[in-house]
Amino acid sequence: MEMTMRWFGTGFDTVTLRQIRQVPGVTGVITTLYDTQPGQLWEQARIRALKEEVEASGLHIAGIESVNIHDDIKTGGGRRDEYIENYIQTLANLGKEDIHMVCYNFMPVFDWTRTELARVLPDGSTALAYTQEAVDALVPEDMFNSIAGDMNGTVLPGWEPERMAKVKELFAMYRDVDDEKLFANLKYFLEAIMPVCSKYDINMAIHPDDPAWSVFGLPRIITSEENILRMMRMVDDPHNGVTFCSGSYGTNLKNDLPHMIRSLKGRIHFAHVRNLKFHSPTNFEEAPHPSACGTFDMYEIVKALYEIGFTGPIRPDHGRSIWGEVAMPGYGLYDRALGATYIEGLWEAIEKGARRG
Ligand code: DNO
Repeated sequence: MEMTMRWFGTGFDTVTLRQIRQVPGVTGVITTLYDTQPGQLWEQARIRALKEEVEASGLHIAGIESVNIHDDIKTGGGRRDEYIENYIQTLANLGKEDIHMVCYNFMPVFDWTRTELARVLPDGSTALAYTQEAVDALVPEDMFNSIAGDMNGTVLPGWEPERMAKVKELFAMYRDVDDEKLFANLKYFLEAIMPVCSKYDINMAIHPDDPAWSVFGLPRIITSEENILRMMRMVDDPHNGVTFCSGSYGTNLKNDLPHMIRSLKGRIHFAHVRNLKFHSPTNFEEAPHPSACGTFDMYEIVKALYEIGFTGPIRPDHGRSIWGEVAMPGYGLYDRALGATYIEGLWEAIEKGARRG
């Protein structure tokens, strides 16, 4: 594995490349052109400029999170072929710049969904949290405003105000889209992009739906072992792979995370490793990374990744806000840095333990 951290780009992130470079063991960043819109073509010159900026800091781009998918592709709308064409060209441009991993999601309307961005924990830190009760009490149009006050002046990934202003329109686009149709549209998209992925050796890594169940009655398909294996078989190409995100699949306590990792051997191209703490099956917060702080056995999760021979980028996922840091919720420096070194410690112990038999 390679330890990485997510970085949103100069002007968007409160954390600098220089700071990331000083986190022990981190050699790469996972980044994006944060000001592009879904469906837009990424120009090679802009990708190169981003790459040069990252490399000047002594790091490298280990992958992109995300190249977002236009809703016409997800719904099978009238302009989908045009947007797929742009996506193909974007992948080619990334490939030409020697970037070989792309994380994306196929979630309708809302990307990851939290109902609190600053739940106060007993130690005084704050964390992102979710309760189904809070979602059930809202209409979708109010979802964005219910959390906007806690974004610390940043734009959360998937919660761009331009998109959120169109929530009603977006819901209308999905009126006739159920799980089966979403699967079919995903297949159509993947089949169209596999040739360019093979040509440039680009590993596509779909991010799970978070939470791993339907919100506001929208279809959600990347939620369980059964569904993700269906997706792998549906387009059976090693470039059609997954982002294994423990915090997202883990929202559904029925998901056996180490078992899922083992069943996805060879198809995990990227790993997000984080812990959750549950108060009930539908009320959880994003806990500090160590096992002792949450519900998951992080040792078993990292061990499963080690045992399947995972070699891709791994990143600590959302962190709490600690030590007075004001940052994009979930994406401050300090708690993620603690997460990175913790995961590195687990990995080293597992690796050396295995070698010494
Ligand atoms: C949240 C992230 C997601 C993820 C996208 C991938 O912090 O994990 O927004 O990046 O779903 O496209």
